[in-house]
Amino acid sequence: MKKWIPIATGLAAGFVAATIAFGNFSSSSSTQAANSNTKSDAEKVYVPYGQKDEYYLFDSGGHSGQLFVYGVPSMREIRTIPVFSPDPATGYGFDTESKKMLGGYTWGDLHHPAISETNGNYNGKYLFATDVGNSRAAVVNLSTFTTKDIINVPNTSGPHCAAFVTQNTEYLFLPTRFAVPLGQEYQPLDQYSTKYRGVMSALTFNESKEKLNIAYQVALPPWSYDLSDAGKKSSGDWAVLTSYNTEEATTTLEINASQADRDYIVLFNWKELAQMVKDGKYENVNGQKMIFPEKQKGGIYLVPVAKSPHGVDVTPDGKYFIASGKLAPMMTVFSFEKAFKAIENKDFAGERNGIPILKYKSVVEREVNPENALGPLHTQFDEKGYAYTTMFISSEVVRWNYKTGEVLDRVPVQYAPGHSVAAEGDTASPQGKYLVSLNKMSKDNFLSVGPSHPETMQLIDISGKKMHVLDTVPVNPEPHYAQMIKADKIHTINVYPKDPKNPDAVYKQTDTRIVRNGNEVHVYGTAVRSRFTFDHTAKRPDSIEVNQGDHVFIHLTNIDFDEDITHGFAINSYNLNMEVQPGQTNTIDFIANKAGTYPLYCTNFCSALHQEMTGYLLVKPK
Ligand code: CUK
Ligand code: CUA
Repeated sequence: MKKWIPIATGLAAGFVAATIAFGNFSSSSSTQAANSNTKSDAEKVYVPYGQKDEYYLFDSGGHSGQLFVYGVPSMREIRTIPVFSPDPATGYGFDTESKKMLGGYTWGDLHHPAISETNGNYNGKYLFATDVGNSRAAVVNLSTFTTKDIINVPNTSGPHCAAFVTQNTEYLFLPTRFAVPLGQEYQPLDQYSTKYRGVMSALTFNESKEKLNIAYQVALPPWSYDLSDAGKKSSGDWAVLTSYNTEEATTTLEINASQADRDYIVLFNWKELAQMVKDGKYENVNGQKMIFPEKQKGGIYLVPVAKSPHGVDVTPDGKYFIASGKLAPMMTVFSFEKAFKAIENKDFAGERNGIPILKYKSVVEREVNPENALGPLHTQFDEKGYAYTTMFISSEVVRWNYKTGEVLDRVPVQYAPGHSVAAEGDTASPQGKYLVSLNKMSKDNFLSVGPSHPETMQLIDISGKKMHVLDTVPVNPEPHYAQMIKADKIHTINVYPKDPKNPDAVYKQTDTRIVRNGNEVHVYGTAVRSRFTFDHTAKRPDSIEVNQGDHVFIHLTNIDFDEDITHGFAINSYNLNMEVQPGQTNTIDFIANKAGTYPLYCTNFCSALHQEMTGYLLVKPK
């Protein structure tokens, strides 16, 4: 493999570009201009100070449990959004609300972010994600870039794929990676085929309440389910997911899970399943409505696919779904129309666990075998009708025409790409232009930081005839998948609006107070440049005195209604820290079990008097 050398000469060129572009603030078309062929790679990725990137990349943080937000093409990280793990930088997981949302978990494994959609296109409002590590689902509000709800998903273990909302965000589907007995009760592994299940969950989102809800579940056979995608347009009522370990092996010792020549794509009609639930065709399992396909027939079909498939992706026109077998180096294009016809004619090849199997031949459109390409995983799309498939083993991205099967171009990436993501590349209207390859390894691309090296993202220009790697950046573990959205679809708020109905909020210093109720102490305080006020009538309004053993609630409102004036609130030696953004009210609660004197202070540098923004928590011994 030829090593691609990261813009060694580009750095100098970037400097020149910086100098030139500085006088050029008014040029709104600079990004477009930067894509012209006369520019160097450095100029193509350079976004001058004060200008915004054209796209934003919401990148999964894998087992960090977080999301990373990058600008494209600059590839600058502009934000970390904590989702499934606590984050001291923002106090996420420390304040009362987010601590409750995390439910005691201190990590998560976020693989697949999915932006909410309208008519098959990103609407920029919300982002959904699942936690493979601890079986949860979350929703992030993109007007504040904050996590709003997390739910535990019972009866399932390792919901892998939420890259998967239906075209108007009616449902979010969570197929599971690990099969477990229902309710995760104890069952010997010898009972795997009879007692274990790979449960898929259908979630709905209530936008006005910002709450996730489990609508129903499906007890699929005890296989592992993987990447999934929802249909579009004519296939809009349908969705597909891949399965592996259809051998139902219970040990990887002999690689039992990859013996069969074929695994299956699960093809299902989510409207039909929803109707079945409406008609009472389900059983109650641990409080969830569970469809058992062997008893409640209909709506679900199996399509044979090259073995150990990883990804399955629906084309932007909604006509085809493309699956790639990790161990059979081939992309297979299947036709929805053919599948619908086979279902109509009941042209089945048999069944597994009561689910009809369609004949491979009657659904396949074509097989595509790029020469020496190994380990095809995931596919993205552009506006020209081209598909882009990552090759994990041969470390490249292959561009091909899914309507003709013609392989058009290949570009090496360093190294071992999992997913790639193109600009709105999984929607009904992909934009082309950029593709980011999310690589598992960097090897010698950066300074060695010891035996374990960073993962990387590589920005690829896909606007021209030849794909071209523009930039390589190191990234925190672990980029699985991402969503790349046009910047102008993101509409954030500047400050939190006043909420007169919030009983915890205090908008005037003269309303600050400390209320004692038995051994519960409620502090209603304000933060403003640059002091805390907890009780304006007290001799020292910026200190709090409680008794050892009190349950203390500190409700703090940031009354700086000014963009970017964020205050922090930390209590020394009490392991407590939260953030109040402009206009926001936030609560932290704790048992004051340690007597003593504890300074409290603002953790966000908010003004020239930030260092002075302090006070004391005095805990009187019993
Ligand atoms: S998985 Cu990681 S490379 Cu979780 Cu989408 Cu395929
Ligand atoms: Cu408020 Cu620093």
